[in-house]
Amino acid sequence: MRRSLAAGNTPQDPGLEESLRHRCEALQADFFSNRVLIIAANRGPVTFEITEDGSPRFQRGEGGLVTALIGLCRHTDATWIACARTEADATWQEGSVPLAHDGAIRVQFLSPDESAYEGYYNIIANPLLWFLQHSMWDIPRAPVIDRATWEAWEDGYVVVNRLFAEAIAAQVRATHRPTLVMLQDYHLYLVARFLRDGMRRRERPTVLHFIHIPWPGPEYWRILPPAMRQAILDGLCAVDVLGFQTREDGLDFIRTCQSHLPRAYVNYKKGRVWYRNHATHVRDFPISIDVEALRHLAESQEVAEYRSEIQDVVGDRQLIVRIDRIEPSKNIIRGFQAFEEMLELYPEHCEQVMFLALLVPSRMKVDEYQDYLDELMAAAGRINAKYGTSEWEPVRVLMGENYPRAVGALQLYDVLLVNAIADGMNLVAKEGPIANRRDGVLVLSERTGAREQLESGAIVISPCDVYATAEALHQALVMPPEERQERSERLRWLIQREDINAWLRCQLETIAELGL
Ligand code: GDG
Repeated sequence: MRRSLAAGNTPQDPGLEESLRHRCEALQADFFSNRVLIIAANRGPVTFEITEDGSPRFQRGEGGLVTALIGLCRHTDATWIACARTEADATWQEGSVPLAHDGAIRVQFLSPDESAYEGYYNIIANPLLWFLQHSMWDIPRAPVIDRATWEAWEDGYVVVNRLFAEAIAAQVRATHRPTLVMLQDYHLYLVARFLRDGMRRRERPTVLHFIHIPWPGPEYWRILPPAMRQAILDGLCAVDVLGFQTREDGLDFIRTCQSHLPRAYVNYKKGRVWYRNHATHVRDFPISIDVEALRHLAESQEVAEYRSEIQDVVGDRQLIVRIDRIEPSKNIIRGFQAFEEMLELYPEHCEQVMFLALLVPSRMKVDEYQDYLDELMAAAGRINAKYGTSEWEPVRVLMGENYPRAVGALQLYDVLLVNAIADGMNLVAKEGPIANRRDGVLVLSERTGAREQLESGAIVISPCDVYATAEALHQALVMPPEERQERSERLRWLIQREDINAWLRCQLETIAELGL
């Protein structure tokens, strides 16, 4: 498995990012000099809409992942295959999309029929697999795997995964050049098997699959019926390089194969699973952020305006910030409870601190998410009713999609709370220290992937322990300035040296080293 970089000291090296970026560029150019790239993900890098004059217009997806992956298009012919999200996507279907500095990318949208998509996305991927992999099922009651779930599996998840495999195979056959296929995430667990079984040996591409969310141990996978569990493991064991966010996730995958795939041979030391005459190399590639792009945005006028609006609301109080999708795994309610507990334990913070929660609506069609939103609003309201005064609103919830506002808030925090009950990585924990201007303190759940890299600069908490989280919030708020500075320098250094470019570089280097 990938060697983890040692944490500890914090040398300042202004040329570090520059030299890492050049190294990455050179590697990409060399790697793709004789290869073609296919990316497959549930979401595409762009979304189309029809303008008033009837012509299609596209908007590029936000976030470091899209930026990093489409950055690869500068070096080779690249196609991104995804499910259509809008009618305009479906109408547009396939073609080349120009991208400012990155040349162009071919985008192909698949349009499974509505019920297949519903089963694949809204029943199997979210919630069944998402809840399972974030240890969120309330086992005595849920999940209930009934006929509808089985139909969603057979006629939805399997069908859509097969559709992806067929589209990829058609692209591979059309090129005649060695191809790297990069599959993303838990929506596409079966694709590699369909690809391997559907193509002759000499046609087959190299397949790398990166899983963005946690991989729990074998005991938890018993929640799934053996046929589903085995199909997933069988699919992933058709991949050449299987990437996880952390070393622990990779080890748990190997343990899961050992427990649930009777004919698999596993090698923990080499990070390898042999199954059906094929080796799957298991590695950890911790994802990160585009440090340069974030710094650039943080300098913008738009962010400055949001920052000053937030500053006006906070005044000279201290500020605790959290930024999350409205998502039960992010543990937002316990975060509020911890804040309440802190006010109870240390009343000197009353009127002196404000908790700002920036929450992005997510999966609102799933009942659990709607209920979660109601509960968290009730929790915030209760704290405000109990402690608030005419001068002081202890908790402020701002809802909606607004990334520049989120960056403005990150610049101002004294404490950033990331207390997820399970999280593949958590990019907010990496964005915070880069954007922040106050040497703010990171309070970080031990169950985020980010913990493996950032624990030496953060205050690490156990996410269900509301009492310890309250103590951590207090400790962060009263931390002496020298310690705040030392910790935030360390965090910045840890994040800078392994940014999104390093994430990509490690994947390409692994493939090159394995001679795939
Ligand atoms: C999954 C895994 C893994 C915030 N407000 C807005 C907005 N954001 C940005 C954040 C951050 C991103 O969205 C959220 O990333 P996370 O990593 O925190 O969480 P997930 O969405 O759950 O992502 C996770 C990640 O994949 C990558 O592998 O780290 O573990 O669960 O960058 O700053 N973005 C937009 N509008 C906002 O208002 N567009």
